[in-house]
Amino acid sequence: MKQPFAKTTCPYCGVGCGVVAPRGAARGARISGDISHPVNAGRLCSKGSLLGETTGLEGRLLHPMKKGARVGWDEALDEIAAKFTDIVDAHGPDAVAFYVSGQLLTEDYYVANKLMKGFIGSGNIDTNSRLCMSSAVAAHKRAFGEDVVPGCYEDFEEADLIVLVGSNTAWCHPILYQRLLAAKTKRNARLVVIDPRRTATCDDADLHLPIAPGTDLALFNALFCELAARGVTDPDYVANHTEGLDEALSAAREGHGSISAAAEACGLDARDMETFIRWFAETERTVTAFSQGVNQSKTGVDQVNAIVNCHLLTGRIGRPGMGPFSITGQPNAMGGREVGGLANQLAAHLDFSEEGCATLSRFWQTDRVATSPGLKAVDLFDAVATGRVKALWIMATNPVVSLPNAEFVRRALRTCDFVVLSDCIANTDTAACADILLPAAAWGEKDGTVTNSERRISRQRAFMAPPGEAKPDWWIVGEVARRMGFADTFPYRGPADIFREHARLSGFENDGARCFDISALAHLSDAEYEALAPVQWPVDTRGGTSRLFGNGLFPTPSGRARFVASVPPVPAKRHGAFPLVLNSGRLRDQWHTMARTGLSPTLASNAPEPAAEIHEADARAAGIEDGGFMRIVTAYGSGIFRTSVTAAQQRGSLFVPIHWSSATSAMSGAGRMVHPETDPVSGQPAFKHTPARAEPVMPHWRAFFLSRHEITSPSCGYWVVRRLEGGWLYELAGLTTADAPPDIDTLVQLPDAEVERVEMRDTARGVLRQARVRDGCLADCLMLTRTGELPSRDWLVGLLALEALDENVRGALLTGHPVEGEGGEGRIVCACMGIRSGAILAAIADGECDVASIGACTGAGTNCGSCRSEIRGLIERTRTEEAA
Ligand SMILES: Nc1nc2c(c(=O)[nH]1)N[C@H]1C(S)=C(S)[C@@H](COP(=O)(O)OP(=O)(O)OC[C@H]3O[C@@H](n4cnc5c(=O)[nH]c(N)nc54)[C@H](O)[C@@H]3O)O[C@H]1N2
Ligand SMILES: Nc1nc2c(c(=O)[nH]1)N[C@H]1C(S)=C(S)[C@@H](COP(=O)(O)OP(=O)(O)OC[C@H]3O[C@@H](n4cnc5c(=O)[nH]c(N)nc54)[C@H](O)[C@@H]3O)O[C@H]1N2
Ligand code: SF4
Ligand SMILES: [Mo]
Repeated sequence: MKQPFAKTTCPYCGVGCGVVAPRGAARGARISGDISHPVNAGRLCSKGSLLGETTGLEGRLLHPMKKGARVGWDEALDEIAAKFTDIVDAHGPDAVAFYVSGQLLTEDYYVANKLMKGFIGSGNIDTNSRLCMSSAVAAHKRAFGEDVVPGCYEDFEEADLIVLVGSNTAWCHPILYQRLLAAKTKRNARLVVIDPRRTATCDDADLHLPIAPGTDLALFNALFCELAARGVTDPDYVANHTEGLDEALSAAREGHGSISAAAEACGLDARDMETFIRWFAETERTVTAFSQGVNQSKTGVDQVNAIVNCHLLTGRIGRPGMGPFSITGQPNAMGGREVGGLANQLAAHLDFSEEGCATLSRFWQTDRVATSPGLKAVDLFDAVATGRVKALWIMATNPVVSLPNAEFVRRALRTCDFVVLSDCIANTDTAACADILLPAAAWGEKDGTVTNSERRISRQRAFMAPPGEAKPDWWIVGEVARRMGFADTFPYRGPADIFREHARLSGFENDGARCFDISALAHLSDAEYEALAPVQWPVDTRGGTSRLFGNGLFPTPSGRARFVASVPPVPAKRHGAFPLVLNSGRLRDQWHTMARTGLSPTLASNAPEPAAEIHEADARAAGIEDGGFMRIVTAYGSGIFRTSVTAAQQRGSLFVPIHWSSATSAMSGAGRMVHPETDPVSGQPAFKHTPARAEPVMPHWRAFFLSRHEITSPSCGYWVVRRLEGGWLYELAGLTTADAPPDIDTLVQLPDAEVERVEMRDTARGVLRQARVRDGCLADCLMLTRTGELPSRDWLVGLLALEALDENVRGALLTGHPVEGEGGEGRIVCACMGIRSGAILAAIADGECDVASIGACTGAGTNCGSCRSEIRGLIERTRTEEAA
């Protein structure tokens, strides 16, 4: 019998926390942490805690659609099968492609990869993990012979030094970060953060190295040389288990003179650099964990290898509390790599070697296995643009937003003969370019497995029925395979069948050659698969494996790990027209293009508008003001953002969040400005380092529109929308004289007979305040100004919840000021507990003076802890204000 609760896995980050969800409850039911899950032991971060706010049906794609009209599944699937077959017949298998995602489940992914590489016969299936993990994958293969993360999360708790490189762990992997912090305090371990920005992760760091963008290779090569020079090596380990040290050292030495020269190259203080080297040298138990600041770089692969080199030299790998550790991004980034989702690898960690292809042909009983790698993401979309790829099927990703040079990607898709998109929601930027939309079952509606950063395979389990005609991805792909004539080899009745085949393949003709082996799970019954407990691969009859390579044996031909030589490139001259470096990344409470997190009013309120961050000196030089608007221009495109002038940003750098798209803003997508330059080995885009410039933008008017109705794209140069409890909030600005100031009736038409209007128009001062009241409640309001301040959004948002507006409030709508005693409560600081800045400021005013006591009296910061740095900021700000 099914339990009333389903244990499943969070669909967001690669930490892979276990969650518990009620079965059969109404959509929107609260989701909690799974106490029995080894990753999180019941804890969840803000995004995980608020999953319940994102499981409604708003925006869902419920039926197959063809060019905007509803069609039946049969018609859609037949057409896809026929189109792909015709194009392959006429132009060969490489004229078609799949572009998939680390948000698919392993079973979905396995079937998609099998169809493309095993039966259509092309290598052209690539994944958004190309944008995310491919540099780490390539470096693992170079160093270890296979894409393997040697360590586990416990290593973060057992280390005496943790080095976080290019990782904003506090925001992007909050539960792993909380585990690390708790243990750090207990062990008195040190934390070093290497990031050009001062992020929330730096708050607890013993040392922050604000490295110059793109210079991590120089830093780690310097560390490598210094460790060797100071005799901090493990000669036995190096002699018995590695190869290539001499070449690697001499290459590193070529680029390394002294500490002070290296510090200068990295833009660091030489004393800080020396401290870092000393701490690394003296601490046996060191974990170096890295993420997109390292991977998303033109030297991403070399950088990862430079980190690995330091661990091999000191023999600090595969033992408790030490090792290089690639933190994965998406919930199934790792699972996708296991099934060969990247264009340059085959399933089950097999390569495109003659034996690899032959093994796969025997296993799948096919003579069509692709014999050479397919196109990597950026090249794939280039091939779409030139017409080499004529049909493309995109699953579970939004490339028109997330690829570099995003407007080019949009145009490429528009010119493509045939674009299919499988997604859960209807209105994405990519959906607007697709010929056929297929409704996919979403998280909570589908079954399968995901693998987290520490190689832990966890089940995702359904606890709701898919809405409308939505279907799981494995089913959709299998149906197309069947219609393309491959019914016999795609006979799956459910994800358990697929998982068993995948597990069997991992052990097929393996004989210990590949670490990825879960063949011990190949014989699970359906019931055992249903009950599968989280387990780390490789799995044998005794169970999972938490650490690899402790025995010094590596899956290379010689059995030895490889040092990899690299010389840092000469830094590119900053171009006159583009003197700044544009960095981009994540915010605490949003997930990628906001398909899910954007639905949660609580999550949306922490960072309501996309702000571009800039250092004060750069802002001053460009005439840009804090809180105003700026245009960021690159050689590929431009974007418009609200400005945040902050000391967290280093001089010469800009930072923008990646979450906004054309569905949620006019021009605040990051991808439209990002250059399409990639690492030459991995093909991973250098998202963090686009040459750019920033210019002030002086709006002719600014406004916001608060409404119970969603509107289609407002017609002005700047707009951004965010979801509220019971409505939407649109920030608007007119950037040119062509942007006429809106009037409430041009935004939404409401029947005159039903509404009562409140209006204040001061043409001389350029102020307009309009509100409409329907059934006694606020229906909507528009607040506009040419030069002055706008009223408090939080106050007006609060009015949406009122069941009746009295005369005082109506009057206040006209003045734009809340009536006495009815101020706004501020924005959400602690998303988990729903605590706003107002409550925290009140506690500070009452004399609470540290994060812990504020937590004790308000609850803020007591769950996942990722808002503690913000609370600390409020305390500090209050103190500074009091002192002034
Ligand atoms: N809240 C939230 N969490 C997420 C996600 C999300 O969308 N939202 N997405 C998930 C996914 S898919 C991923 S890939 C991960 C990403 O997780 P992270 O990699 O931690 O996140 P990012 O913000 O992309 O970038 C990390 C940091 O790299 C820094 N950086 C930029 N250039 C350099 C450089 O040259 N050197 C160094 N050392 N650092 C640099 C940036 O300033 C940034 O602070 O997060 C996962 N978790
Ligand atoms: N400028 C800049 N760009 C970046 C990055 C950066 O740091 N800077 N980071 C890059 C990285 S690391 C990543 S991972 C990407 C992420 O970028 P994307 O993958 O484009 O982002 P998402 O919004 O997660 O898109 C996932 C889509 O899949 C849908 N979906 C969710 N679950 C399912 C499912 O089960 N089945 C199907 N069929 N669809 C589903 C969602 O509705 C959503 O539309 O962005 C990359 N782009
Ligand atoms: S850390 Fe947060 S987003 Fe990541 S898996 Fe855990 S609950 Fe989900
Ligand atoms: Mo990612």
